[in-house]
Amino acid sequence: MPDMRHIIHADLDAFYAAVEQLDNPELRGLPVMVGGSPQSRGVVATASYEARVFGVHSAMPMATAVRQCPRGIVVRPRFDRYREMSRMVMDIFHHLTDLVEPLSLDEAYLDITDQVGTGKLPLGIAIDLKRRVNEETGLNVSIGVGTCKSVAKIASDLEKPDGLVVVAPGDERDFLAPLPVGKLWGIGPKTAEVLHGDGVETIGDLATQPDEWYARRFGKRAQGIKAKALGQDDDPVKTERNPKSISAETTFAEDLSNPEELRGVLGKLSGNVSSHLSRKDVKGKTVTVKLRLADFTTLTRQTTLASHTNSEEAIMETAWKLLTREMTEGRAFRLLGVGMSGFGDDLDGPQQLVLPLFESLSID
Ligand code: DCP
Ligand code: MG
Repeated sequence: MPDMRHIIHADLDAFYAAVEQLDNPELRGLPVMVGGSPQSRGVVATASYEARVFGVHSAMPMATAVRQCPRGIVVRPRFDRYREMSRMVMDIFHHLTDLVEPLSLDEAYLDITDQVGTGKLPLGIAIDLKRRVNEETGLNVSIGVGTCKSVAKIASDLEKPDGLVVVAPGDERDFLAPLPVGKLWGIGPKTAEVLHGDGVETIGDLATQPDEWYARRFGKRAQGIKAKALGQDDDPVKTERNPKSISAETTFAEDLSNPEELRGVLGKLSGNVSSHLSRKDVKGKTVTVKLRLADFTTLTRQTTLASHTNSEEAIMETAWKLLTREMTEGRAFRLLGVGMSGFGDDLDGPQQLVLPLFESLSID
């Protein structure tokens, strides 16, 4: 198989909490819960594995977390520091290969096909990478390796923390078969529920459905989903050289509902995106806002303008329109993002827009 690829998915363990434990040695070995204050309806961004034993997890109200884990130490997030650590880790990834696709601050795909081609084993490359990240940053990264992105991503999560799972070429389907469908990239909780209704519980069940069923359930996405269920998706690792979108986003320590504050944040994000577009000398047509609600539902809303632009004002006003439509009574936001896509003649830009979960500026 000449076109076989080797792909790593790397994801840091308990990222924010791990950075706090690294910088504050007195926190090591203790249950640490990073997030907003329990008094002001803050939520948990992440918890150290010591706290997870008590059932504490991301997106849980901090007040609940404190109740479940009274000895837990609540730490306010320090996003600048996390960004800095993220850059260090991404630099290490880039040392191994140019083909790095960051998905968020603590997560990336790496295409290591060329490295394997020079005689190295995927397992050896993964072990080296884990060691380098740990020696140079003090953080632990879990790694999954496979012949496609969806397999690598699922593999990296399987033995967390400090996990390393290599799925050998040819084993993809057997590896995926027993896992719940919800683990598959693109199958959210709602879709999973619908699939359960059809008796599809595992990825193996999904892989054996007839094509008519796929077409009915997934329409245009049918082929892509089936390929993923078989562990054969051919999605490339998208590097930053030809970005399809440029976006900026920020997470708040406490949920925000005040329109003026939201508008202020939107202005900053729009300015960020606009200056990045100018630097890259590109103009976009499609403005996207990404919103995360207090309950962690994530929404994206987008609109396509009549002409290409990189103007801060145009981006800002379009984003504001999209946001105000979502600002219903009692709704508070945990994350706000602004993105621009549809560059130049790139007609398929908008459809392929993926806004990564990034703390600051990101290029996809
Ligand atoms: N994050 C957040 N809100 C969420 C999920 C994550 O603010 N709902 C932040 C905090 C995490 C970081 O993003 O540290 C990375 O997210 P992960 O999902 O990778 O979670 P962790 O790295 O914390 O833990 P894991 O070991 O499960 O990867
Ligand atoms: Mg992580």
